[in-house]
Order: sequence, then structure tokens, then C-alpha cells
Amino acid sequence: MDIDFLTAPPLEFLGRSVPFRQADYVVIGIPFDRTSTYRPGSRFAPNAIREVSLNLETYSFLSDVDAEDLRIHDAGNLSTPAGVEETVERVRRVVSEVIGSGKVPILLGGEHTIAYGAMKALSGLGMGFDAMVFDAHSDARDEYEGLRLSHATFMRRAFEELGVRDIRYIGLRAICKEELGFIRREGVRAATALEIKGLRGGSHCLDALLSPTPSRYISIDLDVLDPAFAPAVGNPEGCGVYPEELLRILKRAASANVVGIDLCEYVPVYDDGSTGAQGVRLLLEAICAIEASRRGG
Ligand SMILES: [Mn+2]
Repeated sequence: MDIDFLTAPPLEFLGRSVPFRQADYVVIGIPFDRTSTYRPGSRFAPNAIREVSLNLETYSFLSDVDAEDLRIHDAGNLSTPAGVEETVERVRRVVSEVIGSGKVPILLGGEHTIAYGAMKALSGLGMGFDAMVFDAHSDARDEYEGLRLSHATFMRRAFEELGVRDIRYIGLRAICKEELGFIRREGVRAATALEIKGLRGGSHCLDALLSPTPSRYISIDLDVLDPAFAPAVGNPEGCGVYPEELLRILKRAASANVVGIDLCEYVPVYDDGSTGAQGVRLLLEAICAIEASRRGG
């Protein structure tokens, strides 16, 4: 890939990397956490995720796929010396090139704002897609601490400025009045953590959200998981989704044509090893589920 702001990874995801032109999947680390407001440090996640991935078994019982057989290119890390606008523009450029080459980008955040760059790429390519966002928060404020584009506002900007209208939140449980007003006013769909657990509403809302579309972008903020399972995140939020609930939904979500995926908001400095193990396992299962779907399984 001829992009001057990518630097080679110190370790390769899963310990191997095929050349770019042979790849079906392209891993890109985005060590950016400039707008984090509570617990920064997700800039260290891309390399930490790679390190965890070296110590995992790669076979998925869920999808009967072994990730070590997949053609994955690790393109390294985006250099992110600049502010948020320049960073999302760089993400847009690299994701556009990967998708334009017929490959699936796998973004390793970084804070969640980087997903805006990926969605901007999809919009720019004229792709109709649904944005399936696994997150405790809606990230849909109009402004937060003086910023119009940040981890707390980027979904609002995606809706308003990128025209991303088919947003599907999974695991939502922490929201401010303004965001709730936006979601209700615009009819944005969500399966809340309570609905996933059957404490309110029914499973029909989840079924509707998982309905297939021509293409799907999957964005995973690790704080969707309960902090008992994933404490090392930027903004932990209790009463969250359990790993088996997330796995079940991810498997179904991957049955659509998934054109890109990200994993964000992991903050390794707070980790005793549990969050990394959980997050990277989930990412691996998601990739294997996408592969199984592409094979027609
Ligand atoms: Mn988020």
C-alpha cells in the first residue's frame, strides 16, 4: 500500500502477514487518543492487541475457521502526529484504499473517533451500509468540552455530515438527555443492554437490528462489555453485555456483507490481562465469523 503515513508494525497481528496484494483482510493500527476525556491511553492498544494476538490459539469453534489460514496483511500503524481532523482524514484515505482494493479493513483503535474516518471512507465510496455500533454509549452529543468532533460526538457527525442514517446500536446503556432526544427524534435504532438481557422489551428489537443489508460496517467499542469482563477501557460503564451475549450477536451480525470492522477504546495500562484476552478473542471470533459468511457458511 503506497501510503506515506503508515509505519511497519513492531509485531504482526497473529504473528504473520501476507503481502498486501494477496490479502483479503488488512490490519491497520490507529494509535490516537487525543480527545479522550476520562482515561486516555488507547493509543497504546494497537501494539498491545498484536502482542495478545501472538498468544492466542487461532481456531474458532464458533465458525469452524482457523484465523491462521486467512490471508491477513498487517499494514502497521498510522502515524497520528496531528489533531483529530487530520487523523480521521488519514483513516479515510487508508480505508478507502483498502476497500477500493476489494479487501476488508480491520482497524485497531485508538479511541472510538477513528470509526468516523472509516465511515467517511464508506460514504465517500458511495456505499450504502448500516453502521452496527457495539457500545455502552451513543457518542451522539452535538458538542463535548468544546469539540464538535470527538469520541463523544462522532456518531452525531456521522449522521449529520456523512449521511449515515442506518445506525444500529448494540448494548447501549449510558446516555445523556440530549443524545436520547436525538435518537428518538431521528428514529435511530438501538438494542439496549437491558433489551439484550430481556429485562425490558423483547428480542424482536434485536432481530430487527440484525436484519441483513447490502453491506455493513461493524464498530466495537470494548466498553460494550460489562467492566467485570473488560475493565481496561476509556469509559467503563456497569451493567453491561456479557461475552456470550456479544458473541451470539456478533456471529449473526457477520452474516451480512461486512465491509470493515474496528475494535476501539482498549486502554492497556489499566489491564491485568483480562480485557486484552477478552477483546482480542472477540475480534478473532468476529473475523472468523466474517470469513465463514464469505465462504457461504
Ligand atoms: Mn463509543
